[in-house]
This record gives sequence, structure tokens and C-alpha cells, in this order.
Amino acid sequence: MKFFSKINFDKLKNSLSKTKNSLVAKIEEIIRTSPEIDDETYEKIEEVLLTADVGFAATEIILKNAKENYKFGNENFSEIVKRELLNILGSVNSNSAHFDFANFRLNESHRPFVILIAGVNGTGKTTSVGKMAYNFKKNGHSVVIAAADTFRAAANEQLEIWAERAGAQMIQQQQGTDPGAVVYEALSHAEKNKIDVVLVDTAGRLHTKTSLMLELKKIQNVLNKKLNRSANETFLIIDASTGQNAIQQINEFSKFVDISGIILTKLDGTAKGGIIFQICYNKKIPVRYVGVGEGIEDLQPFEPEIFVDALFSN
Ligand SMILES: Nc1nc2c(ncn2[C@@H]2O[C@H](COP(=O)(O)OP(=O)(O)OP(=O)(O)O)[C@@H](O)[C@H]2O)c(=O)[nH]1
Ligand SMILES: [Mg+2]
Repeated sequence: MKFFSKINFDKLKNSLSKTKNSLVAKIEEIIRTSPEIDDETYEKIEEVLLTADVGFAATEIILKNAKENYKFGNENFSEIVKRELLNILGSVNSNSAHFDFANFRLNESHRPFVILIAGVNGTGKTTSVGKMAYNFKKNGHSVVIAAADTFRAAANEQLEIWAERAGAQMIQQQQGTDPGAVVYEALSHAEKNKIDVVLVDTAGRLHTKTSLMLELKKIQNVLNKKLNRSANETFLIIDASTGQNAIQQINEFSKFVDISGIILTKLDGTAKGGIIFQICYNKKIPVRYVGVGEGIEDLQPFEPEIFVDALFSN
């Protein structure tokens, strides 16, 4: 089940064009110009994978399996690499509960369905909240957005614009208020008015700043206490152009909140999308959505097979 099922393949493909150039196109070029697939070919491919932030562990396993498989068949080597890349993404993402906005049915015992959003500064949290609100609304669900970024000046105004675009309600308090109080008010409002979905936007915070991370944990505690259960989802928003630092962000945020999935934003415009392989292979946290642009329609559910097809498609 996905929150929304429609993937705009062309949009995805276009947004991945730089990553394709830095990763798949280079591998294909190496294969095309190698008289035979030998150690030199593997070394060149290894270099491309490492440079594209696929990470050591995933690179090793991709090459090991590709070598094994190549021995047995006369399959096109590029197809073998493609399949190994897909295996890396599929291994962690196959079992994860996806959500289809279109087919999303609220379990009454889980009303409201709550999604907590976290991440470092500027990764695309507010934008992703706006995009999700839009998708839920479009499919007939009532949505309340909790403006729990009470830290940044103009955070409320920015979120208000998104709420209006999406046609969602928003609960806000003054700048400087305890973000937990906003979450509490939003959940009370949602319970009283039988709202389907609550999206909690939080302030950007540096993963290395313990005081800010403890504040996030506190938000989660307030939420858990009020709901008498945990949020249905806690999404960490990672900017794809971050590269290697994404792994540190995941490590640190995981110490303070229960991350259920990742939204990888800004895939458009970066050549560093290869980080998705390292995230999936090393962290075993499913990528749930990808951001492919700044517009309200530019959040897509992440489907490993479609993603890899888009990377390899001409
Ligand atoms: N190209 C592109 N830009 C994006 C995407 N998602 C977000 N952005 C842009 O990234 C910038 C920051 O987005 P915000 O949503 O404000 O990020 P934030 O995480 O809420 O930021 P803070 O609250 O300040 O931590 C904005 O200019 C967005 O338009 C995406 O998928 N693609
Ligand atoms: Mg924000």
C-alpha cells in the first residue's frame, strides 16, 4: 500500500539524469569500451560506484555477485549490474509497508494517522509536508498540519502557503512556543474533529547538536503520550545532494527517534543520487518517497524497480 500510487516515470527519469550520468552512463561506457569483462573492467566499475557514493560494502557485494553471475551466462553485463543495483534497493524496501494515497484506508483505531517529519536544516521537510498534505487531500482525506517548527522566523508563513495550496488545515502557535504544545493542540483538534491525517513539520536541526536532538525526542514523547501509541510513521528527510553525510544524519537521528522511513529529496539537480544504494544497503531503512522537484506534485513513492529502470532508461 502506498500513499499514492502514480509514478510519473518521465519526471523521475529527468530528475535522475545527473545521477545517471555520474553512475549508470559511466558504467555502461566502461562495459562498451572493454574488449572483455576482466579485472580492469571491474576495477573501473568499482571506482565509479565508490565515487558515486554507493559505499564500500554495497560496491563490494554488487561486484562480487556480478562476477559470479557473469561466469555462468552470456547475459549482457550491463543487465547484470542493473539487477545487482536493484537487489540492493529491493532487499530493504520489499517488505516495508508502503502507502498508497489513493487507496489509503484509515484504520479507525489509528485515527488520526500521524506522520512525524524530521531532518537537518533545509532538507525539504516543509515542502514534503506540503506535498504529502496535497496527496492526502486529493484522495479525499482530511488533513491537519502541525506547525511544530516554532524556531525559525517565518516558518509558520511558509507552511501556511503550503497548507493553503494543499487545502489542509494548519495548527500554529507563536514563534518560540514549545513545539510539543503545538503537537498537543494539533492532536487534540484532530481527535475532536475526527481528522484522518496529522502531519507534523518540525524545525531543521543539526544532527550533531544534542540539545536540539533531545528537543525532537521530547516532541516524540509528547506525541506518544497524547496518542497513547507512537506516530504511524516517522520520516527522516534527507537531501540527496548531501552525499556521504546522509549516513551520519541517519545514525544520529536514529538515536533519538524511531525512524520508519526516509524521504530522499532533491534528486533532481544532483549527481549524488547514488547515495540511495548506500542508505538502503548500510542502514536497512526503507526509502519511502523521493522528491523530484519543488512543485506540489513532485513527491513520488519510491519503487526500487521503477527507480532502477529510470536510471538505466535512455
Ligand atoms: N529541486 C528540489 N528542491 C526541493 C525539493 N524539496 C525541497 N526543495 C527545496 O529545498 C528548499 C528547502 O525546502 P524546505 O521545505 O523549506 O526545507 P526544510 O527542511 O523545511 O527547511 P528548514 O525548516 O529550514 O530546516 C526549498 O527551496 C525547496 O523548494 C526537491 O525534491 N527538489
Ligand atoms: Mg521547514
